[in-house]
Amino acid sequence: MQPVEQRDEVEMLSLMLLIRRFEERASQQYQAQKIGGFCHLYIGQEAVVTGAIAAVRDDDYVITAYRDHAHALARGTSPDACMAELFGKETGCSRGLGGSMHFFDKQHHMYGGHAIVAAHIPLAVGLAFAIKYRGEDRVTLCFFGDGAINQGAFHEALNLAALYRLPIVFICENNLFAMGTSVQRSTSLRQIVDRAEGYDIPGEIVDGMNFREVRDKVAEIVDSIRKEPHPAFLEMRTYRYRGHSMSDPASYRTKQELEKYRLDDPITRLRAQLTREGKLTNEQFDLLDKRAKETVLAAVKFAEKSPQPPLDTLYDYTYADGATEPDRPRPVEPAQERREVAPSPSTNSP
Ligand SMILES: Cc1ncc(C[n+]2csc(CCOP(=O)(O)OP(=O)(O)O)c2C)c(N)n1
Repeated sequence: MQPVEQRDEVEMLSLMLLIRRFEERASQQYQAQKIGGFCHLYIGQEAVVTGAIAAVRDDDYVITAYRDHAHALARGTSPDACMAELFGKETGCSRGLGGSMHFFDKQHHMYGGHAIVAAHIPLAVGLAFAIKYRGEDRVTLCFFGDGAINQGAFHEALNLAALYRLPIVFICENNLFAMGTSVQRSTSLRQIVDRAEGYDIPGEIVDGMNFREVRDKVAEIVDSIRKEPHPAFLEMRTYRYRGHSMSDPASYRTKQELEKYRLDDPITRLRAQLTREGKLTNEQFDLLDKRAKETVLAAVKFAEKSPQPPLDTLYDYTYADGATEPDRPRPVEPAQERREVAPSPSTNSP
């Protein structure tokens, strides 16, 4: 496993480029009707996920909502498996049955891809509970949008995480809009991070367009969580360049607003930082970009060639079905390592 400090910034820039080019190509393939269903693009927000992933270990847990392509790619899911999932093919990371909103990759500890706003936040708390219960030093990164913070599930989850002091970083990707509703019209607070204060969870605002700021803040928090488990909250100020989904013309915002954020583009910014410091030349950048485009084109070819899921699997994985996996071993109870996670009843009785 690669230690955090060795994650090369040029490599992370290359990851951002891969994410950007993947989504541009996905948008084109959607318009060509090769991709069906919903498709939400992350373009503009790349520094958040790459910065956060650069700050954690490969065995830490990641979970997010439906704007999830970048999270899977950043976690290490292959572009082929991601594109095939968009195409609904059997070789996709969710066997072609999940589509754009339900990327999943257990091997890389990417636990979705969830379509219902805020519904994954309690699941994230469950992942963090499991970490503490087993006495591990992993951390859960739970990403969600500004639209999630007024949902009941969000509040219940934050309360439990704080009460049990669970190792989790709640990462709110505040891109200013939940579909067409601006955050000022939906949220009573002036800053989202203040939601965390209500649960006694430390929180900070981060410039989500700046890869380095995201990485350093997440690294600092994760370091403190590994020493002594606790929840933390980060409000990442970011912006999505495209509409909410492929079918949204985004007429609720002005061109000038979009242009203002484009000037602060996370890829351009990291590129400029690295160039100024003599760590990247224009030729090297062009090569990285060329490689990203080639990888994505190869992923499209892979997806096109891949088979559809067999028709008889149509109803598989919809409900738990013991009959399909009769000999599946039950997970071993970690009795030896069981930790007292819940606070003692005597201190918390009503
Ligand atoms: C419980 C629930 N209510 C409504 C919806 C419809 N819906 C889909 S996306 C969305 C907006 C969420 O915005 P945000 O959480 O800010 O995430 P972003 O799209 O900005 O990434 C809504 C209301 C849903 N999926 N789930």
